[in-house]
Amino acid sequence: MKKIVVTGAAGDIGTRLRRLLKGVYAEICWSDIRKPADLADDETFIAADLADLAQVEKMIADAEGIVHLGGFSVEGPWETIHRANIVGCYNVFEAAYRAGVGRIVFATSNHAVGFYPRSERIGVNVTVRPDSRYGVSKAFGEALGAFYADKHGLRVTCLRIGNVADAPVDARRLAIWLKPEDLVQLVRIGLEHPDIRYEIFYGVSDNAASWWDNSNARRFGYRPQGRAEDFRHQALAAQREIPADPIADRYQGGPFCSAEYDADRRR
Ligand code: 15L
Repeated sequence: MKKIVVTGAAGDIGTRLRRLLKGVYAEICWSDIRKPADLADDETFIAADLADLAQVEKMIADAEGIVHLGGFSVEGPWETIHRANIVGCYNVFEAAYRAGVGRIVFATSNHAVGFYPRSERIGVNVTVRPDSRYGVSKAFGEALGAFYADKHGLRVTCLRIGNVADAPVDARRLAIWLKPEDLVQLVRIGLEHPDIRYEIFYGVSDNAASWWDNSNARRFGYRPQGRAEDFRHQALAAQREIPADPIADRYQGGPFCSAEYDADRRR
């Protein structure tokens, strides 16, 4: 793959990938709405507002693959989510289709399925159960990816990312932690594997406490190296400082589920 474009370059995951993908592809163009403060001299950057199709078309010029991390990465007001994650995501897929970009790796989120209880182990073929407007926007992106793959032949990989960090920071993250180097493996499978058409993988490391069946990613050669168990003691110590929250503690999406929750009162 000669040139790839990565959106969301200034975010936490984008910042990690700028370090970890260095030298992997001949040309990587990093993009965000504004330039990351720590952009290095040897990094190529183009500013783009994802809600503006013309800017997105300019951003992806000559790309063979796109890693779409950009948008709004937590819960927010509908106007914000709509602009960044609905319109923005549509513009990325549509511009890629028009320009003949072959592959997209889309960073979706565990929050697309956050309302599955922790007692349930789920695979990639379950009905989406978003836990927030943010989660709904990620489910929309997954559907958009399927549409552009099935109707227009783009090769699309959706990574339902758990939590990317140096180590799992609480009990929930013992299940969903994703070691940054394992994310790189998943991104590279999405950009390079010859058999990708439309796939959903869980962005999760080899965690003993995982709630997700990630055999689909393993089928494509994913061999995660991170093991959340190695950090069990410190994650549980941190959890003891967090007040109990019956809704957050019951569901996989945690606090995204309990925020604004009033279903019990209405039923
Ligand atoms: C996400 O999707 C967010 O982008 C990230 O900030 C974390 O909140 C993560 O989920 C999580 O569930 O821990």
